[in-house]
Amino acid sequence: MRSAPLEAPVRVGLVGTGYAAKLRAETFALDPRSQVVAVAGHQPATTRAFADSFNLEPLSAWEDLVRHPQVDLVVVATVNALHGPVIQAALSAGKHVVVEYPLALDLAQAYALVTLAEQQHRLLHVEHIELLGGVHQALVSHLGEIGPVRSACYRTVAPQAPAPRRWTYHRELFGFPLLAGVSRIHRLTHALGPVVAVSCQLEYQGDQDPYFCTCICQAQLTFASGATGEVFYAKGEGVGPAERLLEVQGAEGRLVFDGDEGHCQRGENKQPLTVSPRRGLFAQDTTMVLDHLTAGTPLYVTLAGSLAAHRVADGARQAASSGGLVYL
Ligand code: NAP
Ligand code: BLA
Repeated sequence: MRSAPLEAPVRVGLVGTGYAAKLRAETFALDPRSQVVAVAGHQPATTRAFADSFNLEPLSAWEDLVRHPQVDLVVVATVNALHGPVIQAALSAGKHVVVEYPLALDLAQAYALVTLAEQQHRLLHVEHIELLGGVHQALVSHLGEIGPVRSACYRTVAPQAPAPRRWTYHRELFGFPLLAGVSRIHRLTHALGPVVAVSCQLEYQGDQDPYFCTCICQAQLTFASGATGEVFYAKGEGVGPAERLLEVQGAEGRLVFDGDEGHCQRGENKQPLTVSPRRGLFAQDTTMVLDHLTAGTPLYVTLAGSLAAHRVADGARQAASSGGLVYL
């Protein structure tokens, strides 16, 4: 979203005190172009400890942070169910916004937030660190070597036993799994283009509603190009072994990434691919946001791209509940 350059230091307010918030705070603290002013958390003791370690003002309510007179930029790094409401309030108060994906759990709200950011002339940036990672960079740079793409498959399996009673195992706070984990779909739409139809199956296990202990979600995509895609996402108890596998089959060869090991197969020829390590992705995103806000340089991801992946995820949600095929 276009906005007039800000004068450094950009004054930042954080919503959230977890893994993503900590990496953001560390990068902002090291960059002279930014200064984190305040943090709004969930549990008071965690909020206080986070505020103490970065020397910030602790706030118990995000409603106060988004209206804080000394804050220019709100970074939303809290549970998914709060993203939409927090962003709506922050943009309405005239703040710039960075949100860790997903933008919002509701598709109509996601569109409304994009419109609101345009009306307010404020930045709305959805972090998509998956695009900055080594696997995606290698995928994009070698895609031209396998001819027209026929099919793609991306599987992530994260066993965890016992499954924790935390927000990532809570149906409402986490949201539909392929939206909460929209990076899975976004990798494919970013590399292979638009999706025209989707079907999906979703299974939760566990009787501690709203918490689940196992989630298995798989979607079948048809791309506008005619290629097909499969996304498989499983986590929790009784799934495994752990897996992160991306395969793209073209008419003349295949790219395979198993964890951080990649290769390109063309006939008998199997060539290893260099995949740069996954470190520092939140820091890269943060630096690009500061470049953008202070010097107007472009970001690495567009709201249109983010919304396109969101639309596919929402189609998958509808398909999982109806059992049918959803055309987009
Ligand atoms: P996290 O480490 O679990 O932190 C979650 C934050 O939300 C903590 O501040 C926690 O506070 C708070 N919280 C927990 N339950 C809450 C509730 N019921 N109501 C309000 N706040 C609650 O999570 P994270 O990994 O940083 O994820 C934050 C966001 O970043 C999520 O939207 C996630 O999808 C996104 N994201 C994360 C990554 C990653 O690598 N971790 C990558 C991409 C996107 P307490 O601890 O005080 O409860
Ligand atoms: C993505 N990681 C995510 C997301 C959550 C977590 C909620 C967004 C939803 C999703 O895409 O699934 C949470 N990840 C965790 C937790 C651990 C974890 C609690 O690995 C516990 C170990 N993120 C981390 C850590 C790393 C990490 C510790 O919290 C790496 C050491 C990396 N998480 C990471 C990356 C993504 C992600 C690179 C983007 C997903 C992608 O590349 O597609």
